[in-house]
Amino acid sequence: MPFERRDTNVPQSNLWFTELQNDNLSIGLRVEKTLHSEVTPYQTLDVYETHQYGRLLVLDGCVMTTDKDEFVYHEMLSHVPMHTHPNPKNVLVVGGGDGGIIREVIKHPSVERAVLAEIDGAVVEASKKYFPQIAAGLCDARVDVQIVDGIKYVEDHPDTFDVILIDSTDPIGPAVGLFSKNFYESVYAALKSDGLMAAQTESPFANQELIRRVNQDIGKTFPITQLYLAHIPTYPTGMWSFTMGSKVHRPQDVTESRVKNTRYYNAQVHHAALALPEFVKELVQS
Ligand code: AG3
Repeated sequence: MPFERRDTNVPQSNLWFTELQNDNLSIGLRVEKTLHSEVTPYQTLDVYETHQYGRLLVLDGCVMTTDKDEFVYHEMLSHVPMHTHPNPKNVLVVGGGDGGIIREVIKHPSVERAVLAEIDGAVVEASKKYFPQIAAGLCDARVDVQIVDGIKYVEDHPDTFDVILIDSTDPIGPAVGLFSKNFYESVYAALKSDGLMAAQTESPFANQELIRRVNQDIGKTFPITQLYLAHIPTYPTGMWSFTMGSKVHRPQDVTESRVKNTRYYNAQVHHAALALPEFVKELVQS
């Protein structure tokens, strides 16, 4: 979509959503309208209509997703690990209350059951109301939506899942525990003997220490660890990382895509995403 220059004759609203990414950096989207604002028991939740990216979901002041670029994140956090497993039947999504990851997971015909373990029911409700295309999969018969603490859910389900996907917010507030070594160990235990996991692991430009630590922790827990990348325009710095931990299967061994209706993912992108720039390689070498 072309990014049009502003026509100075058209009156513009001067309302902007700004995510302060750190003390020196922010991303701003001009807001057409505020659609929803609430304080849930876990976080603040806002939905805006923006000019550039359509609807925008914000938790605790951070961009979660927008109508126009959500496909990149949701396809890449799901299809890279889902294709790495030869036959994923039971899948768990931790977090991800908007339903975008679930929507992608159930595109895989092998999937018999997909559980969403989301701590904040308000995210699920807001997504159903304001992001119906993202939430669409939540009503599928194979999907089991649980409003629970994902950490506890994982601990309570040993040896159950083929794939576990961690669609968390940033490692502050309710999501801190989802970036801990203890959690990766319980994810390992909740996976079957050839299971694998993937988590969103922030920006290699902005969160280097986190990426280093997470890769070490997943590396100590799983025999195979792989960081991979995608371009997400509305996330801090636009360059985003995901980290996979696998017991047996290697992401390098994927030969073809099993899903046809994607807008970002394909087998070439799968392999390209595994190729790391030198400064990112340096973060994952322990
Ligand atoms: N999960 C949040 C990714 C982190 C974005 N961070 C930020 N904007 N500071 C997105 C949920 C989408 N299902």
